Amino acid sequence: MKKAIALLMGLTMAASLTACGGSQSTTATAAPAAQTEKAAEGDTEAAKAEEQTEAAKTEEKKSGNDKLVVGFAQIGQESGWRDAETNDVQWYAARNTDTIELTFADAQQKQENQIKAIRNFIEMGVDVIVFPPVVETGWEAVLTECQEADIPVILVDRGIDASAGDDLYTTMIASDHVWAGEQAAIVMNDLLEGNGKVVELEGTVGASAAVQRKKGFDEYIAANCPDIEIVDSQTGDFTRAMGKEVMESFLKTYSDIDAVFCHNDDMALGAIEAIKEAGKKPGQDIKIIGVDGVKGAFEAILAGEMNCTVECTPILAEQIFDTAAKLKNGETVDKWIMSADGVYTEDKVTQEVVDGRQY
Ligand code: GYE
Repeated sequence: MKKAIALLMGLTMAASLTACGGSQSTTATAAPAAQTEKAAEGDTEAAKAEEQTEAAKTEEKKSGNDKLVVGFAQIGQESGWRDAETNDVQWYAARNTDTIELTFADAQQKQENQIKAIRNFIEMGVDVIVFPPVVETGWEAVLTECQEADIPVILVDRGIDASAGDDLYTTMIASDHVWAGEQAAIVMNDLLEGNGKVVELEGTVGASAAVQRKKGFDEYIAANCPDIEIVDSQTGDFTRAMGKEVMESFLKTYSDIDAVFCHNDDMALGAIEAIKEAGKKPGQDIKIIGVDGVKGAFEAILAGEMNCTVECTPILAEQIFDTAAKLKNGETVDKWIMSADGVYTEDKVTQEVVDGRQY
């Protein structure tokens, strides 16, 4: 039911995106250039007039709406985690239509589509723009346009390359991915009793969630586990299908894999299938650690086929809309609103825990 409503909303919102994008574009013309003998003065006046026209344009473009108007440019649907985040955002907005107007776009895993959606939101004059950057780099131009339009930007669940400067966005609501990688390494060390060969399934190339989880994991292992070797590390693009495919190729190349660290649970679930098809026991012959904490991973842990998941909550809607409301009111918020996540090893996962999971 919830899914059906979310889907319906997605469609309605996609339709409203097209409609609004077209209908709200402004037609105000630039001030004419001054051509008097007092050229210099004229120029100043023209510049002033242009400034005023620009200000009027921005005002005109602003939602002019008592509701909180939010544009959300989602990455796509690569994982169960991503679907959970989308459902939460759409569900929350649907329950609060008296105060919130959400325009949702699905970029189908493409940065160029996210950029297009953001430009549409600017054109519509939304109050706040929210998006998880699919990769860390390449946002300077569009984020500068948001700044020029005076629209606050909330990054969610992933960050952008620090060298781009953190004044390009207003705040980030996300987990600490370096921490997640370190926690996975600590559990890995326990599971292998300090000795073994590990392969790593990385997330989307260039995504902060992948870069930072790898950093946290690899650096902890290098510094603290001299007898654990990471024999290979390749991207599975955060999807179950690629997780399975890459694990299959690892299993063909290396006969002595003791464990796999997966940057998300979907890839871990794919790896479980590959390990079973290779005639080995997942969770026993080959230890498996994932990140996210999706229900499928909890079920696999309960079934003894996976050993740990490091949580990364996708239930961010309430924080997103509360923060957006504050920004609309001109309040300042922390630069990084960090999620509180847990580490779930086998001893912590019971049927009750699985049943109580929200996603
Ligand atoms: O871990 C993964 C997803 O950016 C935190 O993206 C997010 C990650 C999440 O697709 O499953």
